[in-house]
Amino acid sequence: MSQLRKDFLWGGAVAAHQLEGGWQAGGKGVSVADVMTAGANGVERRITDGVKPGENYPNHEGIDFYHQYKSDVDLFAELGLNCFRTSIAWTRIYPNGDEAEPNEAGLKFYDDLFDALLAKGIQPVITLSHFEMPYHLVKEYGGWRNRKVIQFFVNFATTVFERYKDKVKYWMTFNEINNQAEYSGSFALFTNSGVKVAPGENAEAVMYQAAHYECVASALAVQIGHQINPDFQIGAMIAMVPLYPASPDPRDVFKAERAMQARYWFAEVQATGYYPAWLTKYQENAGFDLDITLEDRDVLQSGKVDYIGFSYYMSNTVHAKKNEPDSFKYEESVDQVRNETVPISEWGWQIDPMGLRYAMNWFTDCFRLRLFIVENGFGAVDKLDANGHIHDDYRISYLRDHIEQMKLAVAVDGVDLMGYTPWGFIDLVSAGTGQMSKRYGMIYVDKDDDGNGTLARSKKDSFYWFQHVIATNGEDL
Ligand code: BGP
Repeated sequence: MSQLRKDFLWGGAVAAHQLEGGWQAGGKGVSVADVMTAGANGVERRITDGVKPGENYPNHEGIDFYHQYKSDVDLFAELGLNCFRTSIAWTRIYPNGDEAEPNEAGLKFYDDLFDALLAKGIQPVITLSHFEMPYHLVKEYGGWRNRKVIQFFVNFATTVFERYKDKVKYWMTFNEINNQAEYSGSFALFTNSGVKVAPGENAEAVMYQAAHYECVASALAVQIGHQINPDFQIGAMIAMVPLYPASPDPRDVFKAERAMQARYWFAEVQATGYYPAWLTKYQENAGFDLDITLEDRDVLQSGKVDYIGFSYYMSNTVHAKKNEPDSFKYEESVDQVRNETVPISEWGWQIDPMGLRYAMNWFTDCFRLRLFIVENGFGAVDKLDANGHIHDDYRISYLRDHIEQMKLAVAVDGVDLMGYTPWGFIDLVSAGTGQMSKRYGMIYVDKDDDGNGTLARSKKDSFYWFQHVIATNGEDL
């Protein structure tokens, strides 16, 4: 049975800050990713106040894609990709974020990259903001908590839409915009929104404000993008982690429902232009003083996304507390429980291929939009054999199981799916750990957590496997 569209987009996904390096090349400014240290065994990444001497900042070099992109694109072509998902580093185009004029050297870099891709029949798929806003906007404006940042983002989006309107058709606004629903730690709020929460401040209210401005900025970008080129397809990008009830206890079932709402209202706003009723009520009951104007609501209505892009790595399971308050408010760190029916990765991520089918159905039922799986993959420590090869059968089996479920969602459930771009198909810096050793790649990059290595690229077993999958349009796994 032929299951996937003939023009299915088979690609690989990366983000500028995780592979480009060249953090000061061509006049690039400092981004939030540039001020985050590498984690070490058991020690989390730290956010530093600007770039400090003596710290290890893994994103500064990445895998040096900035200088090596031409030979990398040759490898991507050999793999058989017909699309390549990356982001445009905002700080290459507007180094501080608030300049009046863009930086020509930065624009030229992406012209050259896109030309190299297109020459090989590979379409760029571009995320406008992937955890890399200019650090200057954090220092001077407080990141996305400030309404002024909307205009800076719109300037950036307009500049790149105009410049690449004949080279790029598929866009996404904010990577995993909903990650900040987990606002209690500093990481998600900082990487997504450049927001630092002051002691005594209500992090939840700050998150809702920042996220609202991002949704408005996203809607404005969609509107402007469609004016610049009506053929543009501009999507949301949602981190999808389905949340299952731990038991048939109605309280657990309602908790799971509430948890899904708390994580995925972002998709609703971007896809329908409306805030869900529960959220407006919740914000009102909580007494949050949010700047959400009638004009903003009109903007949200006139800039709905064309498709839902999403990442999928795992599912999670939640249960209700003993004395659950009436709100059944979801608190990720307390409400999650281990789902014993599925295995976990070395990093504790639950491996659940069927959750991908569940997620595809859920999105389709809610929004009736086309879907694009723009991240999926297996982070693992790879070991070289005596000949320097990597036999990553564990990665192949993860990807195979997920693609099988993806095909069922299309062929059996009728989901409209545009494409599939596995994450980090070339090894790169992990966003969560800042380390190289958590690898997702089909292409190995010789570099360790301390920055040692030749940066040489080589093919893992998964490279040849995925090459065949693409060549058969997913028929032969
Ligand atoms: C997503 C991000 C990516 C990527 C991936 C894997 O959340 O969009 O940037 O890094 O997860 O996460 P990690 O690198 O932490 O394993």
